[in-house]
Parts: sequence; C-alpha cells; structure tokens
Amino acid sequence: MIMDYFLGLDCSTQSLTGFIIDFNKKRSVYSYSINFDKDLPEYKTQNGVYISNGGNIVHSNPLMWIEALDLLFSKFVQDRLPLENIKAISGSAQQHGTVYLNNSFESILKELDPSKTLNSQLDRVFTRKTSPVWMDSSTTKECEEIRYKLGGMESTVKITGSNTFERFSGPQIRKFFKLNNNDYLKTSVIHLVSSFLSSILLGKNSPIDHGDGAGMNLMNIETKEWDQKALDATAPDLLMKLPPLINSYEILGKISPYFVEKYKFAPDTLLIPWSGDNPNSLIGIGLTTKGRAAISLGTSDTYFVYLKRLNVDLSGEGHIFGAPTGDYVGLVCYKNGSLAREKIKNCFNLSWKDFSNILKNTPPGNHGKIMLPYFFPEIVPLVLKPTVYRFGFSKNDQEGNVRAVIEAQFLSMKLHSKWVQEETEEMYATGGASSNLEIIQVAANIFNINIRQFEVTESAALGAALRSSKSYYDSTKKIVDWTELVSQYLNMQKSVVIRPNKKYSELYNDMLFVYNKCESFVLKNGEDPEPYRKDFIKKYFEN
Ligand code: XUL
Repeated sequence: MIMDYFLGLDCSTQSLTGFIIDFNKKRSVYSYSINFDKDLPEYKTQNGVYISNGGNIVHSNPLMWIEALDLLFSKFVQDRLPLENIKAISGSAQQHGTVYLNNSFESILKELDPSKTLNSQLDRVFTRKTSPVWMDSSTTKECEEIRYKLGGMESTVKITGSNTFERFSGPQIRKFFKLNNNDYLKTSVIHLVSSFLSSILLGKNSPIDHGDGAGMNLMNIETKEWDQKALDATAPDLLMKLPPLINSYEILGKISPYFVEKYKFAPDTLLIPWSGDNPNSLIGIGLTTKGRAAISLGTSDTYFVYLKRLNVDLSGEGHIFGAPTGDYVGLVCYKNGSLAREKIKNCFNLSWKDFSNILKNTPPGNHGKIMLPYFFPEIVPLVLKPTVYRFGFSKNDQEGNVRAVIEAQFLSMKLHSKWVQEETEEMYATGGASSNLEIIQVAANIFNINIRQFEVTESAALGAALRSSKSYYDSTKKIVDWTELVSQYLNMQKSVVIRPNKKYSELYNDMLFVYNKCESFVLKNGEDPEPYRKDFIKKYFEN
C-alpha cells in the first residue's frame, strides 16, 4: 500500500503543533500539540511569551521553540508514527518575530549530534537570548524613523506592502541595533521564527519565504527582493545578515541527518520553506480563489483575503503579504483576540458554555452597550496604552461585557477591512474560537454574510502540510492545481454554514456607525458619540 504522508508544523504563539495528512486517503491522520506554558514550564512563559514594560515589550524564547521540536518528534516516535513515509515537511510560524544568531549557528547545525538534544547544542548560538514577537509594540520611535526615511506613510506602504508597524521585524531590528549595538555587530544572521525553525530541520541557514518576508518592512512587495532603501533605513550592513528570499513553494533540500538518525525520518524527506501562520491558513482554509475572505480567531484575530493582484491599503492599517501560491494575501491583524475574550470570561468566572449561553440570550445590539476592547495595546486601530472603554455600562455588568467584547471585535474588523475591495461571497472561520458557534453567529450577523466553519481548526498546520504535498508532487511532475488539492481536503471535513439573521442587518449597520463614532471620539478627538448612541437605543430598544 502506498503511504504518502506529509507533515505540517505550526509554531504559534502558545504551542507547537504537528499535523500529518495522508495524501492518498485525502485525510488527516495525526495531530498533536506541545503547549509551551504547560509542557515546558521551565521557560516560565505566560501564554507562550514574556510581557514587560506595561505590556509593550513582548518576547519569547527561541531555545524553547527548538526544545519543543525535539519533544514533539519524541512524541511521534512514542506514538509509533511511520515517519519514514513522510515525503515532505513544511511549517508555519507566528509572523514578524526575529531570532539573532552568531557565526557558529550554521557550523553547529551542520554537525548536530543525534545523541544530544537540540537545545543543549544550540544554546550558544544566540546574540539575543529572547526574541521580540508579534505582540511587541515598543518600537514606535523606530517606526517613525524608518517611515520618514522611506518618504512617509504612503511611500512606505507602496514599497513594503505595509506601513511601518511596531511588531514588524525591520523596526525591531533597528531597535536592537540602536540599543544593543555590540550584540548587533556580533550577529551574523537574523532569522524570522519561520526561517529559524526551517534552518534547524535543514541543517543550514534557510531562506525566508515571500509570505513571511513581507511582514518585515524590508522586502519590496513588487519585486519580492530585499529593498536596499528599506534596509538602509533600518540598520547598517543588514543585507549581509539576512538570508535570501525564496518563493514559498520551492524545495529547500533534504532533512538534516540529525532527524534521520534520531527519529528515523527518511533521508530523502523534502523540506519546503516555512511561512507565516496567516499565509499558511490561507491554504489550510481554502482561500485560493477570489471572492472569499477568512477570519482567524486565535491569540491574534485576523481578517484575510486572497488577492490575485497587489492592492495596498494606503490608509496604512492593512498589510499585503505574499501568498503561498505566488499571489498575495491582504490582512488586518488584531492583538485583542483570544486573550481579550478570556479576560472577560475569567473576570466573571465563566466557562465557555456560560459565555456562549450569554451570547445566545442577549439581544444583538446589546441595548446600545459598546466596548472598545483594548485590554492589550492594539494594532488596528493603533492603541499603545491599553485601556478598555465602555459606553453605557459598567465593568460589573456580566452580560453586557460578554456581548460587548464579541460585538466590538467584529464591528472593528468590518470597519477596518473596508480597504480590501474584493466582493466577498462567503467567509470562512478558523482558529480555536471558531468552534464556538455563538461567536461565529455574531460575526455572521455583523458582516451579514454566510460563514463556513470547519471541523479542523488548525488551518495553519494543515496549510503547511498541504503546501508540502503540492511542492512534492510538482517536483515529481504530477502537477496538482491548488484549488483542486485544497478542496479535496476541505470536502472531507465536516463543515457547517452559519447564516446571518437578515433581521439584524440594519441594526448592525447603524451600530457600526455608532462604534466608529466611539472610536473616533476616544482615539482621534472626534465628536461626542452619546447622541448617536442614544438614537440607536431609541430606535432598537425603546418602543
Ligand atoms: C499577523 C500577526 C499575527 C501573528 C501571530 O500580522 O501579527 O497574526 O502572525 O499569529
């Protein structure tokens, strides 16, 4: 019996997941996650990260990620997985995070001893012990400096696909160069989380793919090459420290002997470049043609679409990344995703079931109670000092808070994704919270669109596995079409469609208007939203 297995790995903010698909049977055969806080407690992370400085410095630990890799592969062996049948591997990682390495990194990788652990051999390779990750918002100054040198916001967006953002790798690298100049000088290579882990598997420095490379403010979004002007605006001699860029679908080479000897992978297992979690999810959820958008509800909440053509957001809020297909992804990212939902849930000691019941039993429009849910610094709209604003209710109002946080998340998403001019016919949902159908119902009502929810919520890991199968078969000339490939898997999964209740479309349009007023009032000194909120209450809740 032919067994063509493909492995997708996903190093997200809070965990490392391994996901295996059987290409011939068109189904997933295995999935397991290492949770950083629980399974590697010695690193003392909270939700996978270290937060300091009032919430604006957020780092994680690259040694923890590689220890998780050894742990996950040991679990594969313990579970007797036929690793020799894995034809190709690719990966997904939280985007933007940077790993700083000295010149011993590659030589150590080339001589890894399978009788020892990865982290015992690689603990000497870092010039920066911890890695700033996507939740970090401490580089406002560096963002301004780079943006200025690139000719302002619009020009920065046109060159790199995004405005400068605090969490993006370029501003983070600039901060390191300014504050730790000696360590910057000692750094010979700077990787993203994705290319770092890809290098470990490859046994030498791996290139950065166009999907994740676009989240750095360093790659030219049109030519897909490092942009010399952006590099110069960021830090000296940066080109020498960056790995080359590569198409996400190319083949990097074969797996390092360390993994062959230690875990019995086949020596000719192919490696495909890792990419960011969002570009991977694009594939894992089946966004390979126009007319579909997705919401991913994880540690970060994201709204993303597949774009055939480059279409930047000149207002500077959205991003364009490379898509694994070679096209583009349009994306808006929120930091107040699952951690904000959990804040409310935990504050009232609720289970997720209680949380859902409250959503079910409270009216859309929430009696005009509106929240701006900035529990953490927010990316869109930019909020550096976290504060939760409540209009028309108090911190102690359990029902009001539960509905308000969910309505706020999707109202904000609708408001700030308008720049993506694509006509959306159907929306897909993924990520941990997408299994909560009451939450998805609120999203469907607010967007006034059908939302399809899949049984597999690990779309980034599935996307990585599917990407590796596509490149593998392309290399053997058994070319498969992206949409055909992806749909074979998605059809196999059970999915449900959550339909909007048309009765609420006008209410949510009106609420969006009031929400926008509240946001402008707080963040841009806009006019008082109270009269508009009162009109809204009068129209829908007083009769
Ligand atoms: C995207 C972003 C997050 C991270 C973590 O720009 O910052 O979605 O990739 O998931």
